[in-house]
Amino acid sequence: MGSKDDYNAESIKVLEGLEGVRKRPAMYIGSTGKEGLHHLIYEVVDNAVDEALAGECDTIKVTLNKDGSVTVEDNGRGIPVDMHPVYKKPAMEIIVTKLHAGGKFDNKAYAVSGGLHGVGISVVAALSKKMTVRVKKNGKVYEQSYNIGTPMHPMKSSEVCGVEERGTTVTFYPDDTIFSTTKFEFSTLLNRFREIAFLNAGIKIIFKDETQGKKEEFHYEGGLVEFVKWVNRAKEPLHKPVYFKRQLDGITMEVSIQYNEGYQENIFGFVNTINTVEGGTHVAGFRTALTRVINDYVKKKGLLKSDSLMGEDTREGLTAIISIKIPHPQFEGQTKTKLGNSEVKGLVDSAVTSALAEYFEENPAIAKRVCEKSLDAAKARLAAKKAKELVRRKNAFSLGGLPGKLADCASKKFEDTELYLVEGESAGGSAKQSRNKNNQAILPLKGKILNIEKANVSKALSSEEIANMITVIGAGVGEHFDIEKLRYNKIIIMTDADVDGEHIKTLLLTFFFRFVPKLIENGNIYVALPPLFRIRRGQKDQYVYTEEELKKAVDKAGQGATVTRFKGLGEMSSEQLWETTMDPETRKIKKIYIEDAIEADQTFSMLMGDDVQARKEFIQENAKTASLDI
Ligand code: 1YM
Repeated sequence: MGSKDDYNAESIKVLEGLEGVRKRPAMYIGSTGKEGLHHLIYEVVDNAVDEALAGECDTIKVTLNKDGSVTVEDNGRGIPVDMHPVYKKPAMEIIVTKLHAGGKFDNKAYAVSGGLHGVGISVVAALSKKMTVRVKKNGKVYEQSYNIGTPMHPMKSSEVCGVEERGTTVTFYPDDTIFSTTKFEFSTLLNRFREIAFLNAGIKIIFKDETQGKKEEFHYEGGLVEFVKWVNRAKEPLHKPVYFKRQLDGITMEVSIQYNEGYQENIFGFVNTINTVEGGTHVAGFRTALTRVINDYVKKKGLLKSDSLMGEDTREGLTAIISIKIPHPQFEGQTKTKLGNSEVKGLVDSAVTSALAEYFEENPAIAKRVCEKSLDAAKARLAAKKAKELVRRKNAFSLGGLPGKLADCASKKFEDTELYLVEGESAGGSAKQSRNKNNQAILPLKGKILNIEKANVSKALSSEEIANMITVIGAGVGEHFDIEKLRYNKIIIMTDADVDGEHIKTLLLTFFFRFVPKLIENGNIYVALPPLFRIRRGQKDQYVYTEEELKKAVDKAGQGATVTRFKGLGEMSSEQLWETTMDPETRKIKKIYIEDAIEADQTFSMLMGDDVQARKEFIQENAKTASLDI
């Protein structure tokens, strides 16, 4: 293999060292499938990232070449090339051909970037048909190529370059006798490089795929702050990201958090830039600290008197990145992506506790918003628990059957099914007559479900009407919600356009928002928009939805029109109800988005709150406008 005799002799020794890698590649790179293949690139890139973290380089280029090889290039100091005093070989050769090159060259105290297995470039060389390492430094280009880890020739330095030029370029051809596939996936690499760029602020990564003519560049001066913003890019953030960095006992901890209007918890942990999908002690420490700081704050500010917020309450709508750099990580778990170092939990806990408490003191407006979000979550949790108990109790008594007043539909085709929640027994009766029995179900709700002005949320939930509704919808509430069990595709709220109707609509939307927000996010909730007036000209009927529309319509037609005002749904004949509110061809329905529900929730809170004057004004205002469009 070597081009010279003495290299042949050396090659045998080298092969002995790297033979283990070729015999049991999975031990070193995880697998010989797609993941392992991609791992080769990450190992080389990690070396370049370490050089960047040492403050010696700022740009890393990765290229998928047309001939199936991969090139990784950095503008750092260049892998050392000086003679090793004992081996009498250039450092480059020792680094590439010896597993965990030790001694003089193993002084990478700051090398904490990635590498799930952290095995280094020699493993990549051993698993490549060919690898070439080129180093530019001191105005010279040093180069050596290797075949499955053994040098093909002594390191040469025949070329020259500008003295200011420096860096390392590694090109390798994965060995197709080892890997089940040698095809790299652009998107997998792209995501990983984006992540690396987020986690190492300031590094520029230029990624090119020459086989497809694609190029992407990642460079984030803001690091984790930009990472959090990126994760929340399609969400509505509640505040600007919180960020802090602390160093304790040789461990660097960086955290950025930002809450959004949603309910999902998104905590991403990284250890030495590895995504610890299974969590571990760093994430545990963060959670403990978050729960403590928020609890302390709400208690101190008198926002919560008894009870405590639970951890889950403080994580609703939370996006957080916890990135730690640690010299000797211990990875555990099924996929070795769980941090095991027990000392880390306490360190992260105390760092986050002090940094976040300080941040809250300095940014009371943000602290308030975050605490309100957690308090809302706690309220919802308690009410959902009540509702669940109620449904359980109810099921125990009613043998789990559907309520008798439900007029169910026949269709088994989920997409077509609709449930009308109808205000009032009489409108419910008309709706039952008008509906298309095949796909439209009707559940009448008592005219006034409850006196909203006096009841609170959990009381609202203990109403039999609401319990019936939960049973009929079928998907449960709160943490027991299961969308797979949903019985209807569209759930349509149909109430009168008066104050009571508005109240019931507000209550129902608040219910959906707090206990089954997924139904809203999933686009299952609608409100029906029944017309307010009928204008009859001879045999022809026109339905209008607002007073303004009526005015316009009557001005244009002029004389000879009879106008009927519908006071409530119950006043319509079943034909009219079908035509105006239930026939998919002619009806008007409005899909409810989370913003609509939030508005309802706020209105509801206001109606329930202590501000009697505000409530009075709202009701008076609504009494006037209830006849207008909603
Ligand atoms: C495209 C891959 O490997 N770059 C790279 C590697 C090293 C250095 C610079 C480097 C490190 C140090 C001193 C040091 C490596 N050095 C070693 C060893 N890019 C790529 N760039 N001088 C240069 O850490 O002290 C191994 S890799 F062993 F010398 F430390």
